Amino acid sequence: MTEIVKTNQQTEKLELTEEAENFFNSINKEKPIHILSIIGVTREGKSTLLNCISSLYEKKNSETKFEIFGGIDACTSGIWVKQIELNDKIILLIDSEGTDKGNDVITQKIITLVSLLSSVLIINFSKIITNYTFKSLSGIQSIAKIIKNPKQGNVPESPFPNLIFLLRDLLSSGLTIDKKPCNAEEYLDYQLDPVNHISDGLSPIIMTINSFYKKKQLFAFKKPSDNQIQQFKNGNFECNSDSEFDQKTNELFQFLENGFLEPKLINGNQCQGSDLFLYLKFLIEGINEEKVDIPMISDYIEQSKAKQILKPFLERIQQIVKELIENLEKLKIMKN
Ligand SMILES: Nc1nc2c(ncn2[C@@H]2O[C@H](COP(=O)(O)OP(=O)(O)O)[C@@H](O)[C@H]2O)c(=O)[nH]1
Ligand SMILES: [Mg+2]
Repeated sequence: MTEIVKTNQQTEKLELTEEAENFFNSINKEKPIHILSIIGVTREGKSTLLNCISSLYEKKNSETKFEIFGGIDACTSGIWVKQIELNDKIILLIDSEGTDKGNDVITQKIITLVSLLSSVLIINFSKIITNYTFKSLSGIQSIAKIIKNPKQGNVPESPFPNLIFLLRDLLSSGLTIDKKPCNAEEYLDYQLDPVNHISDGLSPIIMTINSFYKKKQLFAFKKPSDNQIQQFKNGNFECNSDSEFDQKTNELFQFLENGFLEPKLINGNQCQGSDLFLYLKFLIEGINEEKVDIPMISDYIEQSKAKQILKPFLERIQQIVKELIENLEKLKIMKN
């Protein structure tokens, strides 16, 4: 387990740790890297889920040493990563501090960073999708503030991840729309339709989510039994019982393995650990500055070893921001 980013509550900045460079540079250069991250409120089972997923990967590769995210009762702070090396690929699991932990500025920065770093982002929340669930993703809108003067460019593969909404402790009444029962797909479609969010004012955030994130999926988990929660506390994350929680965890794992968890691409290219490190450094600098404008980012890119990789990537972000602004215009027209 390696801490790659720390949060500084005083300066409200993200800081790269000393371990980060070594960690990324020592990743096997021959294998594609897949990055799975989780965000959400503290103490809603984020670290537990990563430990369960990790334990399922470990079953595929008995040589991997099992380290535990979060420890016992420890609250995660900053951003932590665990590497799992399989025969044909590297999986990086990323755990992040609770979105209710630091102040809003730090939370938004973490969510923006983790989003841009991942191939799949899990947003973890309890019971039902609330306004807070979406508001916590609005950190993505800070990208729109970072990148000024969006202009058209070549459009390589999007740097944004696929998104999983993970609903924990599903109520016995299950998923409903207007009090009528529905399945996961209908529920998510309804929630991601901006028209259904005009009254709560969340439409712009929903549109941002729709245009930034790629594929989206919802999983609803039942609450684990008290016995199973005790097992988690004892550090046992094996999901091999026939409990509904374990069945769902296995289903999620299979879904990731069947192609939802893709290799991380930068500018449509598979990257090595050293590219990822430069990319991370670039993202942290940009996100910390908030007001960074294009000339400054361009200067950084000119100096960077990863110049060729980062330049088209920046153009892609500009393109996405342009699409976002167009969507917002459409929404204004719709409202009138
Ligand atoms: N109700 C409930 N508790 C859970 C679940 N998964 C884990 N827990 C327990 O909730 C507590 C917090 O879990 P943890 O994974 O550390 O949460 P995190 O702060 O979001 O990373 C621990 O005592 C877990 O055993 C779940 O799905 N439902
Ligand atoms: Mg945790």
